[in-house]
Amino acid sequence: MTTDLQVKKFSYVFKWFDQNGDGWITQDDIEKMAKLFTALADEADQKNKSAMSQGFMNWWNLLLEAREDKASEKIGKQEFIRIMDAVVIAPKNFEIAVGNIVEGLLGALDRDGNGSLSKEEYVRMYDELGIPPTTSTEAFRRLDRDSDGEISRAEFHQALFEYYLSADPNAPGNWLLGPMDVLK
Ligand SMILES: [Ca+2]
Ligand SMILES: [Ca+2]
Ligand SMILES: [Ca+2]
Repeated sequence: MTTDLQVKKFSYVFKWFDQNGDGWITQDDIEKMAKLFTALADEADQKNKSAMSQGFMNWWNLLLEAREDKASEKIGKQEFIRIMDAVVIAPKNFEIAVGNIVEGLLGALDRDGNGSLSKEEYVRMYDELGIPPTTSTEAFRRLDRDSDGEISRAEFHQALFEYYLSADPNAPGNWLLGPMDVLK
């Protein structure tokens, strides 16, 4: 059962994915998203780039397979929310779609390769992905649960899972893409 908060979060993701703003998600939008993400990686960093591209393609295929109108290759907002809830957040699907993107993203952002994200490394994500940077300090503070000044791999994963799966309005992971009150 999807809660209002999850609907709000999925709506936000829908709006983000709909790169050309026409109210539908198509393969074109997904490819643009994949480009945005892979641009975060070093030129030579094929491993993380392909993890992210693969994640977006898997996500798109899950949407296509679960869509109602098989005659059209586009997904509207209500259907996106339905499929997110019914299909994408199921553990094995979540892993091949969102999980791949998260692994690749973490690897791409972790420039010094120490396995965790410094504030500097983390903030680059905001700049490059078009997330309003005004809240990045607050988000970093919340996601760094043990306050050691770095977002560890586990903390990053936990944030992602909470973002997509948690119905708790106070879950730190909700801050991943900025404060909830800016999500329209
Ligand atoms: Ca679109
Ligand atoms: Ca690092
Ligand atoms: Ca930490």
